Amino acid sequence: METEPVTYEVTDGYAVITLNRPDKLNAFNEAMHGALIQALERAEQDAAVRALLLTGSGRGFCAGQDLSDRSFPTDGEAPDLGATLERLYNPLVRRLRALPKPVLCAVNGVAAGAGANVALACDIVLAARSARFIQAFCKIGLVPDSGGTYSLPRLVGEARAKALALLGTPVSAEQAEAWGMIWQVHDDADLMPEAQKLCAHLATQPTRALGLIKRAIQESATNDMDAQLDLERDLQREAARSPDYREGVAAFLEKRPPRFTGA
Ligand code: T3D
Repeated sequence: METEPVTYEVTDGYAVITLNRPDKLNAFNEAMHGALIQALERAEQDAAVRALLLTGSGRGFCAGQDLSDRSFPTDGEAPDLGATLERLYNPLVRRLRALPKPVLCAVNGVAAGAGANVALACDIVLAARSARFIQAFCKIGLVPDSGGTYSLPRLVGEARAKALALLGTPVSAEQAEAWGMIWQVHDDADLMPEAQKLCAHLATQPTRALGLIKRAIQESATNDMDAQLDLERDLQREAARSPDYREGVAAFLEKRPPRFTGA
């Protein structure tokens, strides 16, 4: 029986999406791309899912593109990798960013190439102490993709981003946390329990507001202060129309914990 390239499970109000090609360190092939996009769509559409947890099976998170699908004769025509970015990687990163629910990534092991940048496209990134982030592209004559040239300089600054991309030097999980590239590092055994705890918490929170917060922070990367103030005005207006806002204020005034429904 063929194993599913991605597994999907809903528990405690959140979806766990696991990249599942452990023998290849969960490298991306077409099947895994297709299954991952499907899983993200499913989680987005299911109102009972109020947060997502992306992780990998086995000892790695994701080693980027499956290079065994990329061998071509030295005198053969080069593959059109612009087309694969357009068709597979770019829609994936766009979907993660546009998803109106929080996406937590638990980087359980090495994250290389597109694997590293897909992790960085998630909203909250936790990593196991043994994990490494590698901008492996330069080692095979490619350019960082999956949003890496956007997210890395913003997360760690241009000097570090350039050195990481030009040298392909692995970044330890601890270094990634110290640089602000990720949220937290945890001992390997604690990673999943911590990730599950955070997702279970997120799944009880005002989901619509969390989606708007995510959008506001993302859009700030390209807005000036005036545009951002306008955006905050519009999103606040929208948030205030949600039943969860009413519930939040009522709970505060009644000195009781809020019961958010995600509406
Ligand atoms: O092509 C396009 O469509 C454009 C998009 C490109 C996006 C990209 O991601 S390009 C970058 C591709 N990724 C890489 O270049 C990383 C290649 N992998 C590595 O450098 C290393 O495997 C790691 C640093 C990630 C981990 O090293 P290590 O020593 O922990 O493990 P390993 O022994 O190298 O790998 C374990 C197995 O996974 C091994 O298979 P084997 O020998 O046990 O049968 C290895 O071949 C396989 N594997 C790892 N990465 C890939 C892979 N197989 C296919 N593709 C991979 N990317």
